[in-house]
Amino acid sequence: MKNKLVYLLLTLVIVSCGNDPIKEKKPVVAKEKAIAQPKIERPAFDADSAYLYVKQQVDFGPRFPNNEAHGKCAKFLENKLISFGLNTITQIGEATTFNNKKITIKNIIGEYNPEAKKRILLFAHWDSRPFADQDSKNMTQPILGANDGASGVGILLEVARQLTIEKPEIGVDIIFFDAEDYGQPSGMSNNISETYCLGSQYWAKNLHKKGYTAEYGILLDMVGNSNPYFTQESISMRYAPQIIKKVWNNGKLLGYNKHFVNQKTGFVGTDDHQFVNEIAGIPSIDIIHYERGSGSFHSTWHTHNDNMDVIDKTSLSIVGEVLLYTIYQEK
Ligand code: AHN
Ligand code: ZN
Repeated sequence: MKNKLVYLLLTLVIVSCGNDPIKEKKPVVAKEKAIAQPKIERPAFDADSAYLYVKQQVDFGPRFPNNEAHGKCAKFLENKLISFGLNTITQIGEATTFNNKKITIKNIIGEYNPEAKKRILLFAHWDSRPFADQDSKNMTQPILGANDGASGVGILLEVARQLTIEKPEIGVDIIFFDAEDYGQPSGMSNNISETYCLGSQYWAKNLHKKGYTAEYGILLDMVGNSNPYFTQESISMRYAPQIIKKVWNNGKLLGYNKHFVNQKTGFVGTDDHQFVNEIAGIPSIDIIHYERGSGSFHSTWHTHNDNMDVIDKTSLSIVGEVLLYTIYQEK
């Protein structure tokens, strides 16, 4: 009787081994191993989520200092960062625009892992331009700034969400700078640069924490249009060539060599990273799209066509993946 039972059990074991599903899985595992994958463990970037964050900003309408949509969008951004568990600070300041308007600036800051000594800084501007000086009509009307403003912020919100899901070791600070795009239209006078980037200039002169610094900074500006072309921008190359090298190399590792190209761009204009470099002393780069050949900004730049039609999820994904790779590579 006992023998029979052992025999029965053995048969069961053998039979069940015969069509063992584990065996069938083996070649699949081997195949996966054969595909060369970058080794850095990191979360996946969700482009649908980033796209939604871009759209939610644009849905408020044009967002420039002192207008109602600006106030609502500030609340939205703060609440998002808080919901992701980041230590959230809104720095409020006063500034004067090129046309002598007094404006209230809100720089919105999210700290991930505030105690960590090693930190990197990610930033983008969240305001949109109050006029459409590159358009041929309605030039005095404000623009939606889906690409010029909301795209970089949308990507960084998705990065912020991922940080709290799969926690990296280092500290990360995310800053949404205000009033980048209240600058004087070109052709009016010299010293135009300082009329832009009022939020980052304010922050760099009045750091949100005494002695704040980061190992390096990465700015995203106009990163949402299709088939992006990120050249090596001149201010970035002057102050942080090693960071350009690191990030562009990561872009290539991930298969985006057509988008992160080894081509230098001559000075095209200022941007927030100029002041983070020159005043705050944090070596910082700008990931910004330039048109192939012409080296100018996207055709919708500072026009009413800078709306959600410009935004391509694939581009959000390319930039988001490169950022996540760069963050999780740091130890
Ligand atoms: C100038 O036009 C001087 N700088 C371009 C910086 C910018 C504006 N980035 C987005 N909008
Ligand atoms: Zn702009």
